[in-house]
Amino acid sequence: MLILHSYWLSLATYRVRIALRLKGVAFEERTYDLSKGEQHAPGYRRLNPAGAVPALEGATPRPLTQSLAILEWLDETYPTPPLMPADAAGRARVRALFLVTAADTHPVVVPRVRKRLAEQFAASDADVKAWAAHWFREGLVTYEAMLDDGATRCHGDALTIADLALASHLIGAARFDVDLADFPRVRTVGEALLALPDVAASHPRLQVDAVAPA
Ligand SMILES: N[C@@H](CCC(=O)N[C@@H](CS)C(=O)NCC(=O)O)C(=O)O
Repeated sequence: MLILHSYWLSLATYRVRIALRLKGVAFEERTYDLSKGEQHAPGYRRLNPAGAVPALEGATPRPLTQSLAILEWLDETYPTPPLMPADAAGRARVRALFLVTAADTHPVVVPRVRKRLAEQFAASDADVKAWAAHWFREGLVTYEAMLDDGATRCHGDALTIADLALASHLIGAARFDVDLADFPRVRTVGEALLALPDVAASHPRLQVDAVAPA
């Protein structure tokens, strides 16, 4: 049985959780409360030295880490349904769309960065929230320019890892109260994605370790 090391609010884990469900791969989750620093426990650091979720354990000699690497491994190992286009140009575009979130925006809003802003620069909760909202908005501006008018998927007609990234980005944007009014293409794709059963069931608030808002 595969073990997905996770945290309910983790957007990177959400991307992988959706793919596991879409591909019908059985897995169980082991959760870590990132707000309590459980990702730094020595036992977990041995699985992922970066002290971050997700990690996927149980199928490869070493645990898999990094959502992009895990998703590409999953797609190669369980090809149905494919989450990458058949053509090289399509794959390049899908990776570029994925990385708008996974390389350019999400890395600067993860808990360790928000914690550092508070500790090193005395950023208030409001400052940190505005910081996160800024980067989610920047990502939305990029997606809006990259998506096609009227499209219900990021690339072509089939679901790809780019859609998993956009779905995760939208959850983060909502969490930090980013207004989507200026992003009609993103909204159209996002509504179509969040209506898919495997995407809906993977939503952070439905996970076993989810905490109700205070
Ligand atoms: N680039 C990594 C991001 C991993 C990551 O930073 N995950 C966050 C949760 S979404 C985390 O575990 N953060 C721990 C921390 O910031 O202390 C991926 O795509 O998997």
